[in-house]
Amino acid sequence: MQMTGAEIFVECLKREGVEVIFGYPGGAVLPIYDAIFQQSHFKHILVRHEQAALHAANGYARVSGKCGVSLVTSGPGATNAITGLADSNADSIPNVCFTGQVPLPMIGTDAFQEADIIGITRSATKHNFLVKNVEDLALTIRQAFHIATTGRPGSVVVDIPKDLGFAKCDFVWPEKVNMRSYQPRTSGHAGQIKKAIKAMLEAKRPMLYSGGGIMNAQGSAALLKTLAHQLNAPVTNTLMGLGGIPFDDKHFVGMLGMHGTYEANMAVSHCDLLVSIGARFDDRVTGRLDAFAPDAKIIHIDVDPTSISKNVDADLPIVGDVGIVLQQLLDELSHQGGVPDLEALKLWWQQIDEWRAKDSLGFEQSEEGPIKPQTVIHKVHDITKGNAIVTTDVGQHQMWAAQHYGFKEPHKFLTSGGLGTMGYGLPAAVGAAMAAPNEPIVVFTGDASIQMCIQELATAYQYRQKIVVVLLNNAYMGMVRQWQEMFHESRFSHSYFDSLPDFAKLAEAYGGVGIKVDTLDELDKALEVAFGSQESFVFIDIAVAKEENVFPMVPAGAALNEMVLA
Ligand SMILES: Cc1ncc(C[n+]2csc(CCOP(=O)(O)OP(=O)(O)O)c2C)c(N)n1
Repeated sequence: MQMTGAEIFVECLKREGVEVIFGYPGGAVLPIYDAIFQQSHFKHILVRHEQAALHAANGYARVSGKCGVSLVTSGPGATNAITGLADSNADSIPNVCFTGQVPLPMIGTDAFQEADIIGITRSATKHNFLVKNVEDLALTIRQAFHIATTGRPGSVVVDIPKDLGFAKCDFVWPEKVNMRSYQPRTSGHAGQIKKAIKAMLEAKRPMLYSGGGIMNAQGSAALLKTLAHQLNAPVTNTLMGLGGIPFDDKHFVGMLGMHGTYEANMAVSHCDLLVSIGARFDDRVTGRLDAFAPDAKIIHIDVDPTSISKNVDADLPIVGDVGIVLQQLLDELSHQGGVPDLEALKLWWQQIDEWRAKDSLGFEQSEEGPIKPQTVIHKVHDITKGNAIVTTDVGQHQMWAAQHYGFKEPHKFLTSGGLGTMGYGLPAAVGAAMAAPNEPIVVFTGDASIQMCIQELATAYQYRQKIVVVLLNNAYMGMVRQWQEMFHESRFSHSYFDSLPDFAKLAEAYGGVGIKVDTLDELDKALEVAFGSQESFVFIDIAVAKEENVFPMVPAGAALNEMVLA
């Protein structure tokens, strides 16, 4: 049956099981928008900026476990999407972005709204395609979803010239995708699995270190917990891995890295076996590389072979899907029937408990105020019973959310880990609300970050999404101020805002509820209103202690055991 390229686009998305796409129209994608108007298979969410479309698709993907999808126009539409593409790619989130392109005969003529999206996005995506023939469109879309969602997930661009939207051909749906050059490995090598279990049983001071890979492989969080319990081994998570094991599990020692807990960083510094599970030894995690886990044998499990031994040499590499490899490890453990070295582990846990006793995340809140940002996060945890989907922007508030919210499950903490993108939080919440409209959704943000994508309040209002925005307002770019204080002798160069909008009024202008908070009493009332509200969104602008710093902290370039406690 003959179809236009635009109709093929709709048919392919339907067959891929797409339920929602985030987008913004323009000349080059008008044929596709026309086809979207005439269909009812998937919803289109109209955002207010293309960057937000990509972040929303990312948030949707992380909560739903499906692929994020967005559609933007050529030229500025596509260049606006670059940050979101790079963000998803850095955090291994499956995200397919369709970009319009000028008509084929005009490519290379400096046509109106022409940009070389293939060239520009090459290093910001896992892969990209320029479709040159309408006959190739269905197969390309199929390949794009396949590449985005398998192996180490990432972002994929499909650039579609405008004339292909009108061109016609027979529709052929490729049932299978087979790309000879792209064959991600899923299960770990049996010999390596055996060796890994042997090493785990022999270890005197083992440590499991898990990252975002636990989120991507469905069901793997439960396997991680089982493995930790069977080995009686401590577990630490990266920022991306938070929720991979419940925060109150006794085997969990907190996040590691620059703002990780004292016990996690000391344990990594003193372990004799470090098992990395779907994590990539980011510099924010390792600190000074030559002092990282100096006594440890390193087992590195990752679906992406190019990540292994990239930053830290692995003694035992295992390439495979984290969920499948964890199951293989558990099977091998029960097959070998071995027990870990209980005597050694007892001493190891005693040592860890000593480090824990430092209470490195402790803080003091005086009754008169000012409100400490950590207090706000604890209160939000309590009122949401730790069950909210939490998104953040980037800065101090992000680290406090990671340290203090207490995540019980995977897929609840949405933050920009790899790229560190301010402006991520609100649009990611818009995407999350599409995936989980009945769950509480909270954005922790800062006065600088929120201004980067604040226009998405309009999107939240248009779709009547129940989102609570919690602004920890210190009038500073707090994290920048903290670094200036610590490493630039308090020369606060351009990190203070002399002018901020009245955020509560702004929120009202966008259609939601805006509340200003200065005291602890007001905070309690505001949270009650916000979480009891049926209104679209509630925006709470909270004046917090202006010069509070995030501790503990490993200064950049220092070793993990050189952390500053307060
Ligand atoms: C798009 C972007 N620009 C700049 C930065 C650098 N940066 C990191 S944190 C930060 C300050 C964030 O301030 P705010 O949002 O107010 O949060 P706070 O640290 O005060 O909690 C800046 C500018 C960034 N991460 N992303």
